[in-house]
Amino acid sequence: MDREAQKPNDLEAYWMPFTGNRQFKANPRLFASADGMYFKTTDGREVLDGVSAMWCCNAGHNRPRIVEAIRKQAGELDYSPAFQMGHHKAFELANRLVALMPGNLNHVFFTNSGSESVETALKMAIAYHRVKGDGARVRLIGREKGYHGVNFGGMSVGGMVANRKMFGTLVAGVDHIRHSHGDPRNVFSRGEPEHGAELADDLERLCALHDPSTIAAVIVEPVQGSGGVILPPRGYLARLREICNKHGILLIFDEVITGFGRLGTPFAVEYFGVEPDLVTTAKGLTNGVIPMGAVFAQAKIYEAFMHGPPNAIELFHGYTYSGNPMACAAALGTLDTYEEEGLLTRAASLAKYWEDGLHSLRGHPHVIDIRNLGFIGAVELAAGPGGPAQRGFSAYVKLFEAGLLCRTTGDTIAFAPPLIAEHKHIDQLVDILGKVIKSID
Ligand code: PXG
Repeated sequence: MDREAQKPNDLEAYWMPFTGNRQFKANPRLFASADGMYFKTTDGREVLDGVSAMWCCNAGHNRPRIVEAIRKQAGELDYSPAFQMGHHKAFELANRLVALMPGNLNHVFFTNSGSESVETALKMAIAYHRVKGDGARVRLIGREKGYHGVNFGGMSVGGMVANRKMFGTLVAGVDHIRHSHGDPRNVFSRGEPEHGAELADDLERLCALHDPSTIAAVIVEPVQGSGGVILPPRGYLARLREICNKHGILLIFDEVITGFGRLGTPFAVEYFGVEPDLVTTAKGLTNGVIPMGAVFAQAKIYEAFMHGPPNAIELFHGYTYSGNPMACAAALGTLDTYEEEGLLTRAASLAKYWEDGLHSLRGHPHVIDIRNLGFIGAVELAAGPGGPAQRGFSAYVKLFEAGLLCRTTGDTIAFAPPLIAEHKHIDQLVDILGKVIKSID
């Protein structure tokens, strides 16, 4: 019997993440392969990747350097213990990464996902104050509509209600500053919105409420992705940095989606010219191919821990797969690809064409806002008669059927195409999107 015929085709056993399981299983959408800018479905249709799969395949699909690196590593050193042992690729990767990151963010801790990077950074922040003798700084501040993964710390500092409401009381001592979405003056902004830098002052409100001496860190996404592509108003992030400095609070940038070239610089740190104390990354680090995350820490943070007897473990934290050799190989192959093809800065040269393409959809039915920055874009639709998110999801399915993969949050359709995209791919994306928007109720 051939292997195809033996494959089980029952969809029940797999409990799918962040998916309407019953709806999906009644009408499944299945990919069979991917190459360059396109997926291929099991029924042989090509689907343009409009969102780097899930904001992660920044170099596109089936990239030879990455494929080869993984193949070779599997036969050479498949696994190496993460604690009290090392292998050279983890050190090589850490060095390559800190060379891409500006400023003093020159130490790297490896994790396996964005969620784990966030937990790691939050723990480092609290522990940092403690080792410095400032152990009363335990509060963590996030932002409304923020997304920092799904583990308890990240969920607690996150601000997406549906992701929080089912899971009890979450981590204690967390508060949130206001989000920056919805100022009518910013609708259809091209690039960074002009209005709203003063919203960063909301951190002063929380400092007055809790007293800054109790606050360990503030975590924000430089550009909020999952929350619906919410862009920072011009000057907002610099203001947040100033307030943190004033009060001795650490600033964490969650760069899980902005990292690795999304804005036209290797990291948003450089794009906005604002240096946080910790940076969380994942996704584009390995082009999404093997799970991996990395937390960048400023030298002052790393050094604060390097005290006590030399045999002491300085930070009681880590994962079985921290710095996993297969993941390191994939990441090194990814960085080679990014460097050889100039991908970490390519978004800068695509940004204007991208912006013009997306904004050409202004005036289409239901379109109430269009936002863009670097190689990120979003088209927000008015909620339909079936309630919030129904029109967005209907657009998602119709776009997929028409050959375009996107992501939706509520009624906002989000895009972040692979950084290898050419003008013809942007044209194709805008063309499909325009037609589908016109066709939905
Ligand atoms: N932080 C940020 C800023 C993220 O965007 C995570 C943490 C968690 O990463 P992991 O690897 O644990 O999933 C994310 C994940 C979307 C979408 O379409 C975004 C994410 C994941 C899935 C879908 O907006 N971001």
